[in-house]
Amino acid sequence: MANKNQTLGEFIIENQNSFKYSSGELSRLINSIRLAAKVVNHEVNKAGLVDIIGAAGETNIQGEDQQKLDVYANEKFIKTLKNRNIVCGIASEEEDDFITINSQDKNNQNKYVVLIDPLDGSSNIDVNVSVGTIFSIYRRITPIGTPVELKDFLQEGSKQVAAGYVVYGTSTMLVYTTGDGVNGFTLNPAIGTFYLSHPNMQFPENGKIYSVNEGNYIHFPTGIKKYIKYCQEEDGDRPYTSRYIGSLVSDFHRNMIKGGIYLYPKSSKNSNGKLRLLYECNPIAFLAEQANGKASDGYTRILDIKPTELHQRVPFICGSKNMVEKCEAFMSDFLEN
Ligand code: AHM
Ligand code: MG
Repeated sequence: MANKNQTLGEFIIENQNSFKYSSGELSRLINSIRLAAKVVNHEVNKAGLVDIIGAAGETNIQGEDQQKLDVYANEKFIKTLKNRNIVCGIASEEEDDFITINSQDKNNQNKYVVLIDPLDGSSNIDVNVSVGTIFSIYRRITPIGTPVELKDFLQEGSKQVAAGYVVYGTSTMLVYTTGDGVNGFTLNPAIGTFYLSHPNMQFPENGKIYSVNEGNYIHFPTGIKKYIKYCQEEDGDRPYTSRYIGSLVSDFHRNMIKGGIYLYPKSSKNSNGKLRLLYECNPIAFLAEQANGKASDGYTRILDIKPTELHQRVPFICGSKNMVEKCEAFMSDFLEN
């Protein structure tokens, strides 16, 4: 039973046995993500000082090279996972190809691969708006002790064993699932500890918020245009409120708490939308379903899509169940566009 005073470390240990493949390996992996998140959080919080300590590409007064924060976050997460020798492969939105870990070491018995978007929404950093880290964990499908292969990463989202995000917002939170509900932990920055603050998070079935970049409206398919007009109509609990941060993690987090829908549809400019199936949509879709929400590309469940490449993009509609279903109904009414 969730205890609100519990730390994330205690929660991970206490829930280890409820995980069906439990060997402690997944717990150690989530602990490493927790650690890297704290390090990245520390750096993100200093972002506004960049003019004082030096911009990316420059050298600061201590003679250290400054890095862009997304590059920094990428390195921190990869290094933490590599050094602890707890995964056999990593794929990152920031890397062209996947990374194989300890392929020469016959004793590497690690069975998990991690896919990560180290700092999503990073264009928001310069203006002090929330950003996030998104992660997704699978069991490898190739034999343990051999080098990982592309197919270990190209698994349907429904095969995820865990997924989560860190939101670096007004407070920093780590929210994750191992397939048994969604729990959120808030960082107490004074002592560097995450505490369980949001046990068993659930999407309200209905919501009143829609989140979409309406600047792209003219390029959207007809079904999406009709749905947006539906959100704006005066009828019953409509018009809905429009809220778009432009930071997927933050938009999703708010919608999960308050009830809402997030849309990044395809457009006449981007036939598959913008978001990446493996690093963004699958983990967020897994969390959504675990929180009683829904995630779709407009027609198909996101978690059922068979990936064909690491950096594949996909249209993404995610949020409160009834809202996503309503949007899907508009999509199927206007199939030809
Ligand atoms: P990124 O991976 O380059 O940061 O892009 C992903 C982000 C999402 O967090 C956000 O929802 C979306 O891009 C915003 O895109 P746009 O500016 O086109 O509305
Ligand atoms: Mg991203």
